[in-house]
Amino acid sequence: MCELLTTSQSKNAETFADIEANNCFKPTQAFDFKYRTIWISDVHLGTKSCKADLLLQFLKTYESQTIFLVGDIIDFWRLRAKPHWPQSHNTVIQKLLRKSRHGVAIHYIPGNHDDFLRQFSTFQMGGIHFHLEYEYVLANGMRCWITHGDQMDSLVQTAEWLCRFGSFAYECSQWINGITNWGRRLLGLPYWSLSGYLKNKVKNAANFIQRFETALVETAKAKNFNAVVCGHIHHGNIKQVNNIWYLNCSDWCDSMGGLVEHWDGTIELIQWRNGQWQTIKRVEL
Ligand SMILES: [Mn+2]
Repeated sequence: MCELLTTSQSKNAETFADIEANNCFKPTQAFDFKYRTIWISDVHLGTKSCKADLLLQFLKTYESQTIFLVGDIIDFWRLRAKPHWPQSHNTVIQKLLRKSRHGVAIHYIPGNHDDFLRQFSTFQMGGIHFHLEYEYVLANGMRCWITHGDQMDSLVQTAEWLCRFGSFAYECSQWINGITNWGRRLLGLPYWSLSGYLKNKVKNAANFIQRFETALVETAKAKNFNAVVCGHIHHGNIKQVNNIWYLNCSDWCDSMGGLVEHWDGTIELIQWRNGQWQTIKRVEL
């Protein structure tokens, strides 16, 4: 096409320059993308808690050369039991496929809810490449290990649901507490504090998060990586532990956010807060 334009329209240099700028080579030019990399995980398409509309907005706002889907993108557990698949969930898939067609490199590293897709590792479908895990070189040259993180469950040994504990439980706790203790009184049982029980659970959740982070960082260190990107526990974070960068993508059920890498190597944790995208953490690795 460019050749044809050169012969037929070279008289009009301005027109040719415009057409060349707009049409030729555009998808493969790295700096056409504002960001170098985006990592998202735990979208849980197929569940009611998935905030697909916000994810679509995020994918429009943050355009990158490479996208990593770090597991639990499609919730096959839920699809098997009681699927919830509105149009917006289709649109997410279509949007990713469209990005792939337009030159964005998309890598999918399945998690435990989409472990069905692990059998396709090393394959690509619709331009989306599947891997069990991925070794990625960051803009600053650091070696980064990308994994969903559920492989740590056997080391961490705590139920995942503890991490998903929200403030809703606290709001309900007083009400439930009253009813529970009314029942216990009738049965002649001593007073039992639900909020005390819940606080203990939340403390366990904090312990769990820390154990998860430590387990991943230690594994990354043993594998000689400088950084690890993961998801799984629905708790976005960027921090340095034992000289290893721990980067968790957060999720699209509770905290709605992801990680973005700028061309200069800066990495940000972005989340939807108070009706806008906010930088929760920002580091220059
Ligand atoms: Mn998971």
